[in-house]
Amino acid sequence: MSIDLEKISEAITKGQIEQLQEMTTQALDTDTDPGVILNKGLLPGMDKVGQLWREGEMFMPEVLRSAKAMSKAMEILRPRLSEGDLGSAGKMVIGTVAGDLHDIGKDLAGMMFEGAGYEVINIGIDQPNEAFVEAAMKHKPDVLGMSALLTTTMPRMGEVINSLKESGVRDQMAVIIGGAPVTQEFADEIGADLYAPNAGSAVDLTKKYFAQQ
Ligand code: B1M
Repeated sequence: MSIDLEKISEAITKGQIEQLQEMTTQALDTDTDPGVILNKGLLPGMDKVGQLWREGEMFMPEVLRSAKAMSKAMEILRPRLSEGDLGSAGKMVIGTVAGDLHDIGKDLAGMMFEGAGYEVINIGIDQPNEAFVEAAMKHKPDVLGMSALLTTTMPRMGEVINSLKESGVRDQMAVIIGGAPVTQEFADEIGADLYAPNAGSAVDLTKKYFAQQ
């Protein structure tokens, strides 16, 4: 029995976690190539989620459910994917800056990048500046993402960028920042490459940024 990849995409947009897990398992059982399941089923589904969200056709709880469906399917698929199938879009390190415990927006942004095919290393909340620099040096990401929800923790973002410069790795990655109090003006001020007002636009802005490089 062959698996309809469009149904897999649809299950993502509808946030049908159990059905998606079943279909992903079935697809693997029927020898569908794991890379095909990812690239022709799961990723187009998440692309659609991003699009519907930007257009105001989907709301936060639905997006979170779709993102959860995606990550549950990835748990099944990941062990069967080859190196070439995974992380083809690039690598990202993401975290919330020191003193800041807010993680919902950061996780959502991470999930959107994962959904777009990025290998995402989520270093968590309340991360000291050095943790970002160490992760950047260790994982050599294409994109370093920082989230801050408090006006008092926003300055940590600029400090991390300065530390990246001092460590000589700043130019090796794009830095994207986001969070409710963060603005484009602030991003320009601290020398971030990108500011994303929401998690959905973060992926698009990053894709455009790299297309222009
Ligand atoms: Co806090 N909190 N909080 N809080 N909290 C805010 C942020 C606040 C605006 C509420 C208010 O007063 N109206 C206010 C900040 C004021 C300010 O500085 N401007 C505030 C405060 C003051 C505090 C405490 C100091 C309260 C206290 O203890 N007195 C305290 C601080 C703790 C700390 O961090 N050290 C605190 C604590 C908490 C909880 C722990 C209770 C909880 C966090 C739970 C958690 O994250 N697991 C919490 C919550 C839930 C909020 C609100 C209500 C909701 C935040 C949220 O998750 N929104 C928030 C009020 C609000 O924003 N309406 C508030 C949903 C989420 C999807 O949106 O995170 O903005 P957001 O992410 C968006 C975009 O910003 C963007 O994409 C996301 C979606 O599109 N984005 C990125 C975010 N990161 C990105 C990264 C990117 C790209 C896009 O690339 C890297």
